[in-house]
Amino acid sequence: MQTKLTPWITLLLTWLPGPATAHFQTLIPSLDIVSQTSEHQVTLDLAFTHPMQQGPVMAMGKPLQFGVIGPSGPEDLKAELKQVEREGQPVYQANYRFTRPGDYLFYIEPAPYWEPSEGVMIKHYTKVVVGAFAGKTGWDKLVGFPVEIDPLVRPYGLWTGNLFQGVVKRSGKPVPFAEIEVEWLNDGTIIPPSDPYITQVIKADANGTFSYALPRSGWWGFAALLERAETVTNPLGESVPLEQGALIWVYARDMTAERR
Ligand SMILES: [Cu+2]
Repeated sequence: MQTKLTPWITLLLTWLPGPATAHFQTLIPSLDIVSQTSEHQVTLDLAFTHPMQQGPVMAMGKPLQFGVIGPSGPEDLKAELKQVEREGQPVYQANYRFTRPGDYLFYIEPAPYWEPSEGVMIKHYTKVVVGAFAGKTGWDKLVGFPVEIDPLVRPYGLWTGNLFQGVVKRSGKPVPFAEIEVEWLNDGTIIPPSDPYITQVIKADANGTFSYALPRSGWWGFAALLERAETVTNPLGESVPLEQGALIWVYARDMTAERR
């Protein structure tokens, strides 16, 4: 009996995302920098997934907020969201066309997600900045989310190896020693050698400031996870804790002579 069960248990353990692996809300633009010579439109990809493991994809409810803060001020983009399917689960996409120079801070407040294995409702407030036509200003604006990462480094135009730094904030105030999970959006070229390499873990200092040197080109997600003392109602009608995540995505590029 035991010999028959073991392969099944092994399969289940490797297949089911355990608490050791992290959920990340993605908000990935097709370009991190828009220039006169690049396309002037991006497609933004919004999924709730495990980036380093390339899945699985979890079902996303209709986002509560989706928009951009650009040189012309805030713009509600909820109407631009298109629901598409990935691995049979609902995810979202949106197109955005740039007309003016400046930094464009895209943000999403997703619908809360019920995670039975952790007994929490999860809501990842997520943002990403696209630099358009060498605008250079606006990247350090805050969305004003209840929990948010305030970047101390311009979050685009980064080389591989650059040190990314930010301050974890709750209600606008730094969160000392906040824990931050870091994952790379795996394009299939890396097989993590063991679980700790799937999600790297760092802590902010006494001022809520964290630092991370980007070791490889591609998209990097930073998720500061802050559990709230108050509870929310899950889909089963039970009172459960709400995990609020403050996420930011940044792109690192290898320092080569290659033109974009
Ligand atoms: Cu998951």
